[in-house]
Amino acid sequence: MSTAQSTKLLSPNREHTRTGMSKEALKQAYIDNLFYIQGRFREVATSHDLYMAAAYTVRDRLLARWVKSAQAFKVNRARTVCYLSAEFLLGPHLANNLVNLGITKISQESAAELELDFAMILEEEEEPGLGNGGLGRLAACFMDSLATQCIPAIGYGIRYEFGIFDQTIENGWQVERSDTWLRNGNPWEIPRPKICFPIGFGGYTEQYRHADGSLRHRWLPSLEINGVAYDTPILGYGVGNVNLLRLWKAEAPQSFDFQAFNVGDYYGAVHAKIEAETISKVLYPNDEPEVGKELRLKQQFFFVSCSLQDMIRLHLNTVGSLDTFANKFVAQLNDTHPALAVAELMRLFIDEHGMAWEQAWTITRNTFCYTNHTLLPEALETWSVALFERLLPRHLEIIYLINQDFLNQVREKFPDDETRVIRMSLIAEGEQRRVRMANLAVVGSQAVNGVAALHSELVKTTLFNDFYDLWPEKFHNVTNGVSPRRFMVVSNPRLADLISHTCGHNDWIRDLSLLRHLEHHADDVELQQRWREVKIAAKQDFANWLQQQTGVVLDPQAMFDVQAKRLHEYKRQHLNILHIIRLYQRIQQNPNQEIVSRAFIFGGKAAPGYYLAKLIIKLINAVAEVVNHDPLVNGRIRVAFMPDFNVKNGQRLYPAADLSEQISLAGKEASGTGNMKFSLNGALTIGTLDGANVEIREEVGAENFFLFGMTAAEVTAKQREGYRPWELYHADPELKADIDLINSGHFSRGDMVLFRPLTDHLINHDPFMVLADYRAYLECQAQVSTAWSDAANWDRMSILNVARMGKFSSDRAIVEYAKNIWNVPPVTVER
Ligand code: GL7
Repeated sequence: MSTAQSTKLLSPNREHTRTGMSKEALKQAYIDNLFYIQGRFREVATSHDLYMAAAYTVRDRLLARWVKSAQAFKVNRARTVCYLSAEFLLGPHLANNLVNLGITKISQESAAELELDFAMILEEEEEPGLGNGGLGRLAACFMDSLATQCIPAIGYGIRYEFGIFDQTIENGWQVERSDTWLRNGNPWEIPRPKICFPIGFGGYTEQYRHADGSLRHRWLPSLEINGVAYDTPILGYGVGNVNLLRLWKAEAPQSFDFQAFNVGDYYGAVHAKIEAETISKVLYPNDEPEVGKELRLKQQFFFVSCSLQDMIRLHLNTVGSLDTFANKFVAQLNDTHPALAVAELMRLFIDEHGMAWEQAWTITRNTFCYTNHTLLPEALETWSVALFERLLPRHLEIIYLINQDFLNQVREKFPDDETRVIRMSLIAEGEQRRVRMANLAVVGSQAVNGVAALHSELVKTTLFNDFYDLWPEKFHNVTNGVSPRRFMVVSNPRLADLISHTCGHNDWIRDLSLLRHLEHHADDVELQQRWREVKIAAKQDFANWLQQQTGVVLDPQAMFDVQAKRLHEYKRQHLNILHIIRLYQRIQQNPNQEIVSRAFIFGGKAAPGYYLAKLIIKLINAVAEVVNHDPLVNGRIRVAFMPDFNVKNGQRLYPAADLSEQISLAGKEASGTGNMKFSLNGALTIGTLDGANVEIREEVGAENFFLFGMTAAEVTAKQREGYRPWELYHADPELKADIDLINSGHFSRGDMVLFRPLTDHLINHDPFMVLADYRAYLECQAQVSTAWSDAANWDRMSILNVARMGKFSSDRAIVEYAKNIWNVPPVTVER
């Protein structure tokens, strides 16, 4: 290409077409992208082509801001937050980016002028499901809020080729299908083949004399693979700030192939390549994972090492010395999945960069902070020492050294307390010695936080009580939050418009505490009426979609009673089913009684290996089949299981809920974030005093929250005194009748054993005390029905709920992290 030509291509007009925000610029850019990137004319373009052209048009606009942001951060020498997370459950990008750019409306108009179906284009996007549930989605909300709050940040994670499985329901059972989200390409990411780091596994360690004369350690891995960066720009709302989400893909080093080729081992070379690439192939589909899988440890080390090497590279590029590393970066460990980072940063500092142990340890501790997301003992990660030794021999040595220093510190503060030392050690002794990742994370971090007030208290008094005795100042709470952009503006535009209209502005989207203004209007009959219309319209939309998916017809006038979250016994979807069965039996006994019409909607995936959770899905569908077709019920209660609950489908559901089921056993749900999404969309909550429910109730007012069940303290007391669920089963005739009806085969075409594993488990063990809370739950549900019958008051309560939920914005959470934990000031990038 001649210079004249290239100058022409880069002329200001053309530049404006690529980045400009006017309708004309958008339209021109869209047509250009359709032609030059997709190679299509409008007439022959598929709906996917049309979506890709839209995505590229928007991405160009992000990139312009990204470059500006990078420059601003460089000039400011800003401290940068590195959010290390094995999961980022992003959800579709397009609509969210339009909102954050502020061009939703003109994009709609542009599409109309080009005779394009805007809704269809949005619908076309495949969601990157790179996470399991709350933890991964929190990471995504935090990325949105970091950018919105102008905090320089990089999210580091894994570019899984297969994200969380797609769920279908066949014959009432969950069936998993692989999620091939990359098959049509991902327009939001930019591959960075030059940003590539070697990652070792296996081998041995040795001491050697370095060129500078010092005696050093080194690790000689037996296997090396590469991590390659893929970047996604994350734009904040209403600001110029764009942060970076950098996900790592595993690849075999090129040299591998050549070497093997030379000795004629073609098959071996291909095999090695496949083995290397396996590491970023698939997301483990367990929510609150069971531990111990070797590939998972490899994944964790892989992304942690890539990320730390990248941070060191960035720092040396600008500063030239690692002494100030912790001034430049703060790294948040999202649960223990990236906790290996503590040992890996030590290794990089000491072995690769020749730093002294003491200095390396000081910088490491000043770099990391750790968030705990669960108290469930089965989810606390430990790895066998034997596996560690085989895969990461140098890291095990470093962990032993950290442990030695640490335990000496413990002994100094608590002399003659060896049982405490044993409890706090980074190594669990026993038949099979194991590395305790949570302890490593606490010891290697300057701050540790839980994710809701109750959870953070329990972290201090139970799980990490010994550590709290040692370092009380290390422990914090940051209550979770959700992004009001995605979970209100994008998913519920009618409600967002009504709120903006009522408030007279849309500043609440940036400062959710401004929702308070709605309180003044809660009694306004006209607002109540419009509020109701918005809800009914959302319910109608959802009902249409659900009917298309499942054939189940829902009446938008019925109360939409919703429980959507991962399937887990502690979340107690089966408690909800017992209530449905109770209503069903009451109708059988007295068909003419007045009952409130309800549509019970469930959604959520079960871990593929979690048998009881899958059986609960089957039970929901079995009850649905009977109830939905029973002439005596006559449509007054409906039960539906929405398949494939993910971010995209969640966005359809949250706006449609009237009642949000948050009924976990107290003390088990660290926070919950679905509770916030439902409530922010006007649903009232029925819930236990668990996780963030406690704070939601405080905020919205006890009179606007349907509370039931034991407290966490009562749960502990009951467990201590000995819990005997079979006594409850025999003592409560209704409870007995409900469980017996399941066992009778009534919901399983006469099969009397199908649900036995579930019902026997409830009667004999009931680890999550479903039976203990059953009666209280039924009584509370009766109050819900009474409240529903006063429609105007329900609307009033719904308005008050939304008005008082401002605390649960992820913006508030990020501001708290930035001030109390990270000490990172904002850097505003001009738009
Ligand atoms: C979780 C908690 O279970 C959930 O209550 C919390 O809201 C979420 C985010 O903090 O983290 N912990 C966890 O391991 N998973 C969660 O969703 C998978």
